[in-house]
Amino acid sequence: MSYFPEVAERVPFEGKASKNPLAFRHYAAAKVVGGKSMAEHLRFAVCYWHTFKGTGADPFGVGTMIRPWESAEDPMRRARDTMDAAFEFMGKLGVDYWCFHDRDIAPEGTDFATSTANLQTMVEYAAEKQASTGIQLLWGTANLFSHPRYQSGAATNPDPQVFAYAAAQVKRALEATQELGGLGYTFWGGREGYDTMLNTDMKREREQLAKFLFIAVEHAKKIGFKGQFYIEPKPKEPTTHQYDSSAESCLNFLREFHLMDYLKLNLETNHATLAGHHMVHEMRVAGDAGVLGSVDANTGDELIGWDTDQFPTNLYLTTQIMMEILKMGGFTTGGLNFDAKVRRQSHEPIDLMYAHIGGMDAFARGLEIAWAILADGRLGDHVRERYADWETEFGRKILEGYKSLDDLEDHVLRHGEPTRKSGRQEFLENLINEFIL
Ligand code: XUL
Ligand code: CO
Repeated sequence: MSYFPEVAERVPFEGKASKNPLAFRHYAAAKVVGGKSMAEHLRFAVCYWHTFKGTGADPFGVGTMIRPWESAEDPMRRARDTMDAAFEFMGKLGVDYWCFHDRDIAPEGTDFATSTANLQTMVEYAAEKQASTGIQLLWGTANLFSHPRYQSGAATNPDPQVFAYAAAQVKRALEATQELGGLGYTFWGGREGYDTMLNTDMKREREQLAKFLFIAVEHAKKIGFKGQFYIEPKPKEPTTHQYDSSAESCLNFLREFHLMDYLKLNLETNHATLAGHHMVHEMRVAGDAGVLGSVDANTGDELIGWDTDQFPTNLYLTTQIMMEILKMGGFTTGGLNFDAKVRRQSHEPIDLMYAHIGGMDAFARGLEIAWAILADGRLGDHVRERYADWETEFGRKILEGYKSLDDLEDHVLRHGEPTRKSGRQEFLENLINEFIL
């Protein structure tokens, strides 16, 4: 049975002139850009939750999606059919990686032991699928936010029984990730935050969260899991105040609790914009601290103030993201995970294909543009030139701590008013467009 019969074997690369909506115009996996293939640079992953389990429900209406793989009565039959659809889709699309939550791939049972058995069955099935397709697991995670038991948080719950349940779930999800050779494991805070301070002991909750991460790190050491741990910043949704609200707040948290050696950041574009930042800001914050690990590739709607998780199609955005990735020397364990969902009105399975093809093409083109801008060198030269005076003896002495307020006042009295220099924003915007247009 085929769930995506419109694509016979593989979405082909047909080049820029193609009018075929089921072909790539820019993404050619083996095409070399700056010494590495596009596939090696971009490391695309498909996310299981939105792509195969997303229903299209929103706060005003029920699901709209037509998903033939969800039609069986028995939940485990549905889980197997869904995995068949997933690997057919990913194989035809030609991505190298996937990502999942425990409860995406296997249904929650009547008790914890049954849920674990369901997960184990599906992990074994996924292992077969990975072996036959060569598709690898970029990262796994546990869903610690959907079930009512997590209504007041998982690690940050006021009840230690819930903390224990979440920890048990992480243990199993981590072991599943290890069994599938996962390159990483992500912690997204889900409901780790609060809605009102009236009922919240924030200090205690943050300490609980740090302890939770430590326990997971300890378990990884115990079982020999060598993958990279990530924490994924998001400022709101579902709770009003999330403890991992932005890259900077995550860094503060990791530093405060001495977790910097164990976790990197998995940054998501729509989370950045909800935090009031551009994605490039979040990437630079993480990159400068040496913890830029992976990217959830999506985008938000500029006019809707919630996490719409749309597919990225904007070349300006993909160019900026790829410039940051190239500047850090490329991904190591991470990749570009399409944590994105098709719109509620795009309810047919084929819409998933169009969405991913568009996202992959936008990133492939963004990669080429980013590489050309960096190779050209004018942008980098401009920034270096702007700060060049800090490399003079005077600038260096300030930074090295040899100048007091007395010295600096003396300097101003001798040299007078500084000469202003233009920031040249418009000039630089035109420079970027020279490569995009
Ligand atoms: C939620 C989100 C999650 C995480 C994994 O906004 O991005 O899908 O990526 O739990
Ligand atoms: Co995400």
